[in-house]
Amino acid sequence: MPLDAECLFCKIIEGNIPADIVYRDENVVAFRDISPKAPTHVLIIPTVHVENVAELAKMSSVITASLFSAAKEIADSEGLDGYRTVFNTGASAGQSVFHAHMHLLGGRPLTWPPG
Ligand code: DGP
Repeated sequence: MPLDAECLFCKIIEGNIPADIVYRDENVVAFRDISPKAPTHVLIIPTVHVENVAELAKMSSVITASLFSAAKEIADSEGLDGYRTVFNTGASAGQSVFHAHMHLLGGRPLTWPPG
């Protein structure tokens, strides 16, 4: 599936916008959030342009699995003993960038429920 020339995260995948990339494989790219909400706050995104995780669920489950296996690998490399993964899906849930992304948060106690 092609990248979207207008999409911020597609531009990061292509290297046209700089980002602090911490992990990359054929299915996903991960980089530090520009506005971190925890000591570790990494965004893990598919290397195909897809609007949100609901749309991603219609595609190959290999990509979805890669998001979660990357999260585990990054959490280990960051030395996290626990971590939270979040997908905001739709503007009403707080999604502001419409390229599916997993938030990986850790490095401090995380309260529940989230706001
Ligand atoms: P969400 O609100 O769930 O769509 O999360 C989008 C996240 O993307 C938000 O936490 C801030 C982050 N973000 C927005 N623009 C940039 C950027 O240019 N670079 C990086 N690294 N992160 C960005």
